[in-house]
Amino acid sequence: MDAAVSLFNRLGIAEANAAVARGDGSWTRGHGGFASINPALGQPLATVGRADRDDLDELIGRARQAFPTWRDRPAPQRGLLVRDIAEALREHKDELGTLICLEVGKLKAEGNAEVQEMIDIADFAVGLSRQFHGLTLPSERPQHRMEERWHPRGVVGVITAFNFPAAVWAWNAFIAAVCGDVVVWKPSPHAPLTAIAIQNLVDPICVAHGVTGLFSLAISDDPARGAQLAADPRLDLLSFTGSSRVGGQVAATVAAHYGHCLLECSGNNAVIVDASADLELALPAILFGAIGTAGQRCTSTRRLFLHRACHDEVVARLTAAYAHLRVGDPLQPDTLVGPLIDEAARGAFVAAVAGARNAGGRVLHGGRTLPGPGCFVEPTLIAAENRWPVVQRETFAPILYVMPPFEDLADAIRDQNDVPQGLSSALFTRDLRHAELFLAAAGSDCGIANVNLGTSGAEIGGAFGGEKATGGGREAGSDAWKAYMRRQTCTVNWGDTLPLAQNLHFDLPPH
Ligand code: UN1
Repeated sequence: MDAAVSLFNRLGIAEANAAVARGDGSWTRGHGGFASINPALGQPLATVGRADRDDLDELIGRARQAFPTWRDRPAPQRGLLVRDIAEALREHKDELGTLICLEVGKLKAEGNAEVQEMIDIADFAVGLSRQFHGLTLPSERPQHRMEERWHPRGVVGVITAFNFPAAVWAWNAFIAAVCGDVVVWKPSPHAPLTAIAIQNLVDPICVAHGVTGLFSLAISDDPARGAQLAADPRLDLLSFTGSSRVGGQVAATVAAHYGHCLLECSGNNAVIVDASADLELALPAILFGAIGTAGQRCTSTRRLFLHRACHDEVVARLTAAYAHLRVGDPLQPDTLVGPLIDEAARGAFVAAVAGARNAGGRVLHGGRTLPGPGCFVEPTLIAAENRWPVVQRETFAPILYVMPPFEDLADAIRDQNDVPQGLSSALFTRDLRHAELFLAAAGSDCGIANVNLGTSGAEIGGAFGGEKATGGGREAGSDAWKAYMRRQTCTVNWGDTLPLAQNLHFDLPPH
C-alpha cells in the first residue's frame, strides 16, 4: 500500500471526507466540497465537503447546549480529558507530523515540532486545570469579604491559519477546555485533513469521558463561514489567527455584538545585530528565523538591522549560507526550505520582490520562483529601507530585507518599531546596557522581545501575541487563560449592618 494511503488510514482520512464534526464521533456534509492540495507536488491529497451556513449555525447551537454540562464539570476533571489527549498525541506524533508536512509543506522536523507544541500546551493545560485561582482583596467595609472569581466564558470559536494548522488550535482548544468552555473550530481550507485527523483523535477520548460537543469542527473554503462566526452573538469569544486585514474586520464585527475576540495577526519581525554581538549565535538564528517554514511563520524574521561594525561580515556570511540552502521536498531530511502554500503566495512573493526592486532595492540573493510542480521560491535577501511600503507589509515568504547599517542602537530600535505590526523582535548583543534598553519600555514595542535568540520558535509557556496591527491578543501560556474566562468581582457582607462604599450615608426615611 502506498505510504500516504496507509498514513491516511491510520488517521481516519478517506479519499472523500465529511466537513462537519459534531464532537460526538458523528460527521456530516460529505459531498460537494474541495480538495486539499499538497503544496510540494501541486497534487490533491483528498477531498472534503464544505460546511454551509446552516451546518455552522447548527454546530454553534449544539455547542451552546453542550456548554452548561461541561462548565459544571470540576476543572481538574476537565484536565484529565486533556491529559488523555496529550497521551494520544504522543502516540500519533510521527504520523500527525507527517500529515502536516504533506498538507502545508513543512519540513518533517517542523511537522513533528508542531505536534510537540500541541503536547506541550496540553501538559500545560492539565497543570493549569488545578490553578484557576482568583485574588482575595481587602474590602474597605467592615465584615465584608471581596474576591475575584473566574468562570467559564462559554462557546469559543477558533479560526486557524494554514501555517500552524494544529498547534494554534491546541493553544486555544486545550486552554479553553480546561477553562470550562466548548470550542467550535474553523480550520484553514489549506489544512482540512490535519483538522480531520485531530478530530478523529479527540472524539473517542471525549466519548470515553462522557462528553459530547466539546470540540466540534466546520471545514469550508468559503470566507463567509469565518464572517459568520464573527457575527454570531452566541459565541462568547472568537480567537482569530490570520492577516491584520481580516483580523480588523473580525474585530469590528465581534465588537458590534459586544463579543470578545483574541487576535493573532500579522507580524513584521526584526533582528537587530549590535556591534558586540556573538555572530555564531546571530547567524543561525537569522537563518532559521528567515527561512524556517519557508518564511511562513507569524514570527518569521523579515527585517535585519546590522551595526556598521558587523554589517558587511554578516551580509557576506548570510549570502554565502543562502547559496547552500536546499529547497525542495519537505520530507527529505536534507531539505531546509519547503514550498509556499499556494500559487497566490508565490504571486505575493513575486510582487514583493518587484516592489522592493522598484523602490531601489538590491537583491543580494534569490528573488526568483523555482519551476514546479509545487510552489517553490528562492530564499531571498534584499538590501532595502524600512520605510518602503513593501517592507512595511508582511509578505508570507522567505524574503529578508537587510537595512542600511546603523551606528546607534536607539536608531535601530526606533526603526524596528516603525512598522504597523508588533509581534516579535530580537537583539543580539553582549552589552548588558543595550540588552536592557531593548527590553525597557522605550525599547522594543513588540509582544515578544528576545535577547541573543531569534524571533521565531517561541515556547508555549509564555503568552504569545503582539501589539498594534498584530491585534493585541495573547494565547498559550502565562495567564493567557484569563481571556477564556469571565472575571467576577464578588463581595460578601457577613455583618449585620449595611455600610456603603465611599463612606456614603444614605438614610432611608423610617417606614
Ligand atoms: C504562528 O506563526 O502563527 O513562535 C505561530 C513560533 C511558533 C508559533 C508560531 N511557536 O514560531
